[in-house]
Amino acid sequence: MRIASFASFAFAATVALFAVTQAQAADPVFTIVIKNHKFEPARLDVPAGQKIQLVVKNMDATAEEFESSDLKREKVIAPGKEVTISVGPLKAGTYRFVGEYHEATAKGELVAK
Ligand SMILES: [Cu+2]
Repeated sequence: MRIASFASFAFAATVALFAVTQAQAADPVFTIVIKNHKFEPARLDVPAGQKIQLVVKNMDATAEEFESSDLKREKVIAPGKEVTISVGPLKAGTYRFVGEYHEATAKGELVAK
């Protein structure tokens, strides 16, 4: 009885983990590059009402911090590295973000529609 219930628990846990992995794999992925302390592209159209994965690659020789109070996200990216940030599901609208370490030039926006 004990072994049987552990086995069904383990099976349920495996199924749940698989479901989570599948959901993440199915999210559309959008990539933004940081180069010369600017975002490329500086404007990105994304689908509203759906979770997305935002990949931010830092091609600069210095660290940058992706920061967005609109999206409630903040993540430091080491030089030459990339991070993946889960975003949304977003309502239709414009969501600004900056590179906090170079805010004068590193500005961008996600436009959800
Ligand atoms: Cu910050």
